[in-house]
Amino acid sequence: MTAVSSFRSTLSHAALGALAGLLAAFAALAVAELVAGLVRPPAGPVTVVGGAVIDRTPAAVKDFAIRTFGEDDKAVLQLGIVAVLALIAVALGILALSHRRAGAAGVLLFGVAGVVSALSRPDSTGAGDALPSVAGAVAGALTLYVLASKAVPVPADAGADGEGTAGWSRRSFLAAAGVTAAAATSAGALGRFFTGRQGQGAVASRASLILPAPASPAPAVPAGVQLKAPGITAFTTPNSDFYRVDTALTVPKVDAGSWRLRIHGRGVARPRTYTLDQLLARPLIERDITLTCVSNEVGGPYIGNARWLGVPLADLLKEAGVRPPSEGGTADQLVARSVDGMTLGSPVEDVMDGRDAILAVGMNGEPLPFDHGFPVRMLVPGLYGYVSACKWITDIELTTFDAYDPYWVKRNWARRAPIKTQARIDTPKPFGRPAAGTVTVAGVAWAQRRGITRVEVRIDEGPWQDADLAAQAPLDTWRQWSYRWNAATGGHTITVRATDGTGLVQTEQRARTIPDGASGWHSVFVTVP
Ligand SMILES: Nc1nc2c(c(=O)[nH]1)N[C@H]1C(S)=C(S)[C@@H](COP(=O)(O)O)O[C@H]1N2
Ligand SMILES: [Mo]
Repeated sequence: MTAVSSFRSTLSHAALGALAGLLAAFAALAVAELVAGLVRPPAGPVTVVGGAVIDRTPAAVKDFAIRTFGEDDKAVLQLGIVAVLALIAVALGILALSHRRAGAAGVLLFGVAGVVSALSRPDSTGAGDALPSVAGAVAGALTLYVLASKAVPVPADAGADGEGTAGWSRRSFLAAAGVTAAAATSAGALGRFFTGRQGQGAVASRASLILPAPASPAPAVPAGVQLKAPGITAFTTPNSDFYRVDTALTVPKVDAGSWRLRIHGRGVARPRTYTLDQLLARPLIERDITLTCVSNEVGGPYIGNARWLGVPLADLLKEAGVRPPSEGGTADQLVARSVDGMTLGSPVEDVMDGRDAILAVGMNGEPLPFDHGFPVRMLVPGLYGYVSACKWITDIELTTFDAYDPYWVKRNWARRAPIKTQARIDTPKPFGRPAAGTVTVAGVAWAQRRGITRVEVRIDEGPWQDADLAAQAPLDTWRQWSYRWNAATGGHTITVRATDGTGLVQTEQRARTIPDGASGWHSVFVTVP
């Protein structure tokens, strides 16, 4: 036997080990998904490990992920987890060729990681959440043990006889591998099927939900809120285009029939639990409100405006006996909790000061989409989403800012976060090449609760010039603006700034999104050819 052929046989043997490892990992994940599908889909291993990673990611990294991958951030994370898993599976598979027990034990260790992640998630419902990871790990360990025992190396002194034995053993390995792959594929598919079926009740409950007419319809939006400039944002963001920011790797599918909302805590004289029908039987209000994410960079996309339908939250709180701090109430923080364990804290004073804080059931004329919080979410005009806009809400607890830090505050974001005045250029696009002559520069500006009274545009280092403002819809919505620019050939920087209803000019001071929202002027560089 030459050195080269011995090297080759070692290599092909290692390839069998790698294949065994990958198949074991595949079997582990498939069995875990099957068990999760039967027990509780959100307890699937990739979901719980991904969720645990999200929970532990430093705010700066999370902000980077949102900025870089946008709404694909979760897909990137899941892909990353699977890629890391595959690498480790290959290593364990090769290890198992010489140390079968150690390889199998390595797979079991991954089960432990899955169990720890599952139980640490804020929405963990108890020991049952460990089941998918345990079952997957056992299946994976057994698979690796059996496959490794069949991956017999080609004997170094293989004569005619030896070749025969090696060929036979390789066939037996490949047969076992094929059976494993087929079984795992079926288990995975079955798991997906059960997961899908569990969501069907929720889907049906949404499909059959008929939204009542509002007792208080949205004030008419003036005809002039929508400018005609090409490339400008729509005044009302369609649900399908509305940005989505949350920590949910699987979107909660809540059945409206079994959904409950509990209101309790400090200063709640009459704690209550509501069904959806009870909420829908109350007088509903309909309002146009622009929602903004604190992770929105200057000029960024994480803002949207919709027509929301819902129950005035302050009325429910008053009925429960809650008083705002300014009237002697003992609770200054309202903590909203979602079915997936997210917590968001809002100032009780803001929720009860007369603004249209609502428990929304409708978005642009239809029941809330699952992505946006079906069946009920909270909204408080003027506050960033992470301190107000709890999706899939199920619990409202009155407490104090001293006593409790919600999810994002534990991760170094500010306790209180009113939306900062901002203006954004939507057209022309960055590095665009508009033709010389009249160019329409246009965009949106927002200062929810305060309104926008002025927008100014500056070309290069020139003087600030007033932009034309679209009609002002309610104060809680963004406002469009446009400016006719006589563009000369060359490279130009267009900068915009807004003034809000209190007379304050938007600050030039650049701030990062952490801890309480980005600030600074948006500018766009274009080349006029
Ligand atoms: N349950 C839950 N609610 C949540 C969040 C979340 O992660 N989980 N994210 C909040 C944040 S940071 C924002 S900006 C808004 C975004 O709402 P949208 O996805 O409907 O645009 O939801 C808020 N409500
Ligand atoms: Mo957000």
